[in-house]
Amino acid sequence: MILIKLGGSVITDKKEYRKFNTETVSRLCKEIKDSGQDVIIVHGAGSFGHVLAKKYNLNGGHVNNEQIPAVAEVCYDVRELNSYIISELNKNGMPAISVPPGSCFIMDDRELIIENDEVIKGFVGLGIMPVLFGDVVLDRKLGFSICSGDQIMEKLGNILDIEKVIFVSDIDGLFDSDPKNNPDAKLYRDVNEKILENVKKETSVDDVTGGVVEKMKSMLRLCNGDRECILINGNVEGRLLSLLKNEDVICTRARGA
Ligand code: IP8
Repeated sequence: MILIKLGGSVITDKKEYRKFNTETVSRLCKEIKDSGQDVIIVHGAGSFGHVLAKKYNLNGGHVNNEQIPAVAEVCYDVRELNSYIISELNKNGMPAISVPPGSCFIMDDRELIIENDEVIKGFVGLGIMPVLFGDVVLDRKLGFSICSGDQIMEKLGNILDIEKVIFVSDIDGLFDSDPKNNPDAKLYRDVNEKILENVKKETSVDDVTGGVVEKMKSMLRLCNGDRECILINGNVEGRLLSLLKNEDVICTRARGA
């Protein structure tokens, strides 16, 4: 089974609050279906989550009561985004249901802990794709905190039989600096921890969960044994399909040590 994260930067316009990229998501779902691969999908929050999460510092946990309506609003918004994704998957012949992360995970000082993996495993066993997403989740120490799609990816990598992991983003892979600000940025075709130390931590949009460097760290943790992790640009038509057909495409690959 292949674990795919549809990043918030590709499924939404991260600069515009609650702007869903319908056409891109519809095309990506079709590419996944056409590949014939067995997949499980997680998605990010994009502008349905990060805008308000940043404004009310939700990743800092519960510090004042002005945050409480914002928690409810973000939870509402990311569920709406999730319903759009589920709808596209179902339309493309991939039976999928919503599994909010709080229904099987809890957080403790921002660390994601599996409470119950039965729901996820049970639906996978039935041939129904449980679709989890970046959300605000109850935190034992902080009251609440942000659970990113990348943290969910790592947990699913532990509980399911995953042979390959793909992060679909709006960039061609990992660059030595932000390609949106620097036209001479160099793409790394392969990444390891040493390379990661040299990457500048730049990000051009609001992102409370760390941007590309944190994503790479998640990718490296997800690599174990023969499992390969790949960062790919989902805005380029056909690229995800080519990757899923094992063709050589522009991307960054992380491999286990
Ligand atoms: O977009 C963040 O998830 P991500 C979740 O996967 C929220 O980093 C609510 C901002």
